[in-house]
Amino acid sequence: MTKIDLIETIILDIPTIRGHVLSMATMRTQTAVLVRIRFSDGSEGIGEGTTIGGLSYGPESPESIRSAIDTYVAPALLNRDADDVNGAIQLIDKLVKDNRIAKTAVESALWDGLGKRLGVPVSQLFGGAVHEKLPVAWTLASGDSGTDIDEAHSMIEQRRHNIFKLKIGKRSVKDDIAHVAKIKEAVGTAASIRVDVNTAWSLQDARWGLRGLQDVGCELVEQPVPARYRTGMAELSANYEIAVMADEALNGPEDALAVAGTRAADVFAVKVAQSGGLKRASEVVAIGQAAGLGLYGGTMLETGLGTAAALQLFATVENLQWGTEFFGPLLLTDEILSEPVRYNDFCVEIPTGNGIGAELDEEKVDFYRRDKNRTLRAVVGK
Ligand code: MUC
Ligand code: MG
Repeated sequence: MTKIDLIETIILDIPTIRGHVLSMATMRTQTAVLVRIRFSDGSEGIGEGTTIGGLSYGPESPESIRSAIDTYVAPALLNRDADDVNGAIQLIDKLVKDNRIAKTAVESALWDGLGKRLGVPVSQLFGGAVHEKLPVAWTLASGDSGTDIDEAHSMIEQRRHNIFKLKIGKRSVKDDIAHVAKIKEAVGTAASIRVDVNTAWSLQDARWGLRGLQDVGCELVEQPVPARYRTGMAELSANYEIAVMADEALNGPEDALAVAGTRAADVFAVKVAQSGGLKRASEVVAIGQAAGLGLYGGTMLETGLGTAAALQLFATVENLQWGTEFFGPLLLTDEILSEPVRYNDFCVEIPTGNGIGAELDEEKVDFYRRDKNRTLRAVVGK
């Protein structure tokens, strides 16, 4: 029996290519928690658990992710059968409540190790890939309409992205609608325009907002109101033509069932990290499919590692009506994989190697490690 010998966690701070202005924080650095598992046969597995903007997006921070793994998850898994990924998931679910991003990092490393030992990509462990590439959105979030328009034109010209998600919710509803209208007018029919409010609106703001957004040609609005406003989300989904997507409201299969049951969204943004790992994310997908909802592959702006892991799962999902946003590595100033995830023709390619299909560039990992004190700590501001 191959056993789990060692679980190591590393925090990396990597600068972003520009400020990423969200309703709750501006990111200038992304912080990733990497997990490396050593197995008794000499094989290794790697995984990532990443959040956005420190503690401004959700209840886990990079530091809490690392501490949950080091203190509670790793000791429980040591010496267990490395191939028993389901057993590990069940044990950790019993011992650790919530902490979904921490669970994701460890579970991904277990799937990676298993795939590598079996000589297959992780997609094979989920029944096999049905896609070689997937459509990939880009987020326009410079904080300035003119800069966003230039960025959009350049992305379309390079054939890198023709789906744009605009981050709004920081300014007044009126100013946000004007911003969206300018961008839609500038790209015309060459691109799909969607917005993410990251829970910033009241229900009344959202009523004005959705009407305005659909009038200017925006196709979808992501999480306009707080996650707990399920009845409000249901009202918005029922009363406006624009698609309403649940993001922060979807923390694993139980939330998925509740959102689907109350018709509190038209589309699920399925995030591996928010779901609690690849397996739980596959359950969220199944619930969305069974409810007849649209699906979208969401990101926590992971590096290439977490992005490759998510791609392994979404490669197995037959119908992703709204595409994906797996552009995380492109928002960072540097690449930590020895073979970067590839983007072309408005799509992201599914990595083909064994396991997650990603190998770390050890020099880069060494350079960006927080404990080497070579880079800035995560910077989050207004
Ligand atoms: C979110 O809320 O969806 C995903 C893309 C992006 O720019 O931010 C994230 C977070
Ligand atoms: Mg979102």
